[in-house]
Amino acid sequence: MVQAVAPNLVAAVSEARQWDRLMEMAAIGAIPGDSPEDRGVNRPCLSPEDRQARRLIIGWAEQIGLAVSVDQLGNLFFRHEGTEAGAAPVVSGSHMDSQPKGGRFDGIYGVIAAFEAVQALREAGVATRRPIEVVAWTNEEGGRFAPGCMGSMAYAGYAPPNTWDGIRDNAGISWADALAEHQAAEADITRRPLGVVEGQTPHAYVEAHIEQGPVLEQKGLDVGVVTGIQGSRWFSVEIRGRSDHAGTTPLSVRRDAMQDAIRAITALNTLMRDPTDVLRFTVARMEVFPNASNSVADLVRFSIDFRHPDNAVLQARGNAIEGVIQAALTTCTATLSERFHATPAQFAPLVTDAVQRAAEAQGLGWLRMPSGAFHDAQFMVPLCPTGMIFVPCRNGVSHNPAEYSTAPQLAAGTRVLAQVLAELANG
Ligand code: HGY
Ligand code: MN
Ligand code: MN
Ligand code: MN
Repeated sequence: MVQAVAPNLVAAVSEARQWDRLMEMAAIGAIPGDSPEDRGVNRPCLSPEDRQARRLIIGWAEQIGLAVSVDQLGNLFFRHEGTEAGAAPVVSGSHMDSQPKGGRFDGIYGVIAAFEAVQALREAGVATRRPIEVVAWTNEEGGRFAPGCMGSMAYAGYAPPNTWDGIRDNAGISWADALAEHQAAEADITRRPLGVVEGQTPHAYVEAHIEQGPVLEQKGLDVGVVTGIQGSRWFSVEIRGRSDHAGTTPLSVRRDAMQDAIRAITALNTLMRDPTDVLRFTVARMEVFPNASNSVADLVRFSIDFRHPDNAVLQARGNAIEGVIQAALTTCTATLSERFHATPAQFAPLVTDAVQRAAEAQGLGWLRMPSGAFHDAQFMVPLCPTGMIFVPCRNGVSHNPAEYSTAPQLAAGTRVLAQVLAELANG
């Protein structure tokens, strides 16, 4: 059925409208890049910039008659009704929050693409048996409040909604307070229960996203048929020593938290290096106290982002981290807490095959490939058949203002998404 309508559906996807919307969004929380054309965004979750961006897409949704609702975690939904009352919905979307020095496409492309695909369906007059819900998940990045994917984890029942209430951002604001302020600012938006609504577990979930890696561009291909996502574990480590005078305290009596943190991170390099010489962890967040040049550090807090496609390795190596850190210490003590744990996810043939068929039907070059980045889709896998569509990004760069995909590349992904949504919503 979809093959018959696909040509006018595909033609109804507007490359220009999508690009203009992405650029209008990119102006919200805009930050400069290293060169004039590389402009990024800083749009932390639950920030005024986040709310401004949400109001913009809510306005677009109201213009085309989509029903707008929000749940207690701030997940934002735009619903297109199907012809069959009570049919389980197809859900598609991504996230609107960004990294502190993020790009103009990570996350927001998947929300705008799903929106554009639904608008194209309506303009092409393609009826769908099932409703389609466009979703913007809360706090996928975990930049302001760690961990990421809070909205999709709570929606999918992976974690209770109050799990993160006590988490604080760098300004000391708690997640609970920031969420309450956000909910007050959006009190005019229709509320919906968290998670599955009226017993209707989604029929399928599809997320379009930039690849955030170099493979599609290097191979000159248009579409990634994403097969799954590697596992991720986040840890927070605290190394505690004693603050002392930098000029008078002999090394023999120091308990220097910075020196032991360096030893611990160096030791992790050994544990976290694959035989293929792939280094599987990143330390990118560090706080030093008292943070004075002439006082020996008495506390160093740092993050560990560890990822691996093999769950056995993800568990074994992740569980070995604490022992490696403890063994590396000389004069300090260390405590480690796990903040995020996402096991490797495999996507469903119902979705991956539909993505491949749509790419082939539209004459696009495609590649089946895993995702190195985590996504909200990871937490939808246990709930319903799930899959993703990747589009190329320049030099594979992401989480950087230089992140870039062209309007035609983004539109090609959206045309595939539109065809996949039409097929799933009539399946
Ligand atoms: O960190 C990630 O993998 C995602 O891009 N937030
Ligand atoms: Mn993302
Ligand atoms: Mn990201
Ligand atoms: Mn993501």
